[in-house]
Amino acid sequence: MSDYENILFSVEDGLATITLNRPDSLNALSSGLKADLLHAIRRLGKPHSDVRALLLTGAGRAFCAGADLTEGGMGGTERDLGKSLMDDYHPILLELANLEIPVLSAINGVAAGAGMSIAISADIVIAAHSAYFLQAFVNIGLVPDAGSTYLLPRLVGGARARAMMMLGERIPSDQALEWGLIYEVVDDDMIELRAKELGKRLASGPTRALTGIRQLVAKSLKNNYAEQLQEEALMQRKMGNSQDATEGVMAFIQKRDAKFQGK
Ligand code: T3D
Repeated sequence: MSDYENILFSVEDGLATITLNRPDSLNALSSGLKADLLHAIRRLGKPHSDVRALLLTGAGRAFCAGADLTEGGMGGTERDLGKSLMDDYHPILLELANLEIPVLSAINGVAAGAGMSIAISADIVIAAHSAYFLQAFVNIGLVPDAGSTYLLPRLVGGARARAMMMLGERIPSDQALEWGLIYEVVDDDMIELRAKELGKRLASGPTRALTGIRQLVAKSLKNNYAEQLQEEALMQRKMGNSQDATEGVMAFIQKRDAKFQGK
């Protein structure tokens, strides 16, 4: 199921997969790709009973090489990159952050610039052994954007974030794992399989609780301890009334696997 020029979009067993699909340019974020991505993510933001998790990945040897540097706006002196970020990138990133389903990214190759920002904005990030992460911005005289200055220091700490951003060096997936930037590294020939396996597991999970987790973790970044305890209690009150929580407890008592419906 794909009706886009620059991405592949499919849904299987409750798992939506978006594959960035401009392999000749390492899936660089052209206007067309950004428009397709936003459209597809917005589709998932609508009430959509059969989609309960999203997997983001890339076609070919890259996840995404960041902004398309060959597009007119990037090269000229009249460019307004701030406007381009606000108009084109922020809607994608905010729609992604606000999705009420878990998001997994499978980093099959290089994730550079805004491509890295998108990669690490997922709830769970796995990467192929040969993949690497690159804060490419400084190499072309720019500052990191698309959320990297927010996410990266929180994931790996200020020392590593600043060095990645200022040196613009490739960070191999093994090092990214050691730093806590990502969750898992898998052999290159296993990344697709592992991504589907994890994605389908998320898609058959208690969707409301998974969304609750992503919302609580996002809030924990700004709350103090007492505020966060309060948020947990309010969220747990909602979960306590969910069908999936009832099913989860019943399944435990009956010594069987739970069948979560995402409700
Ligand atoms: O308004 C806004 O959009 C502002 C937002 C900015 C956000 C950003 O993301 S800024 C950062 C932009 N990205 C970069 O600076 C990364 C540029 N790419 C690279 O540094 C290298 O390509 C890589 C390190 C990612 C990979 O290197 P390598 O040696 O494996 O591949 P390559 O030979 O450089 O690239 C292969 C092809 O992809 C090549 O095309 P060709 O020669 O085969 O026709 C190359 O030009 C193309 N390509 C790679 N990155 C981009 C790209 N084409 C357009 N835009 C790219 N970002």
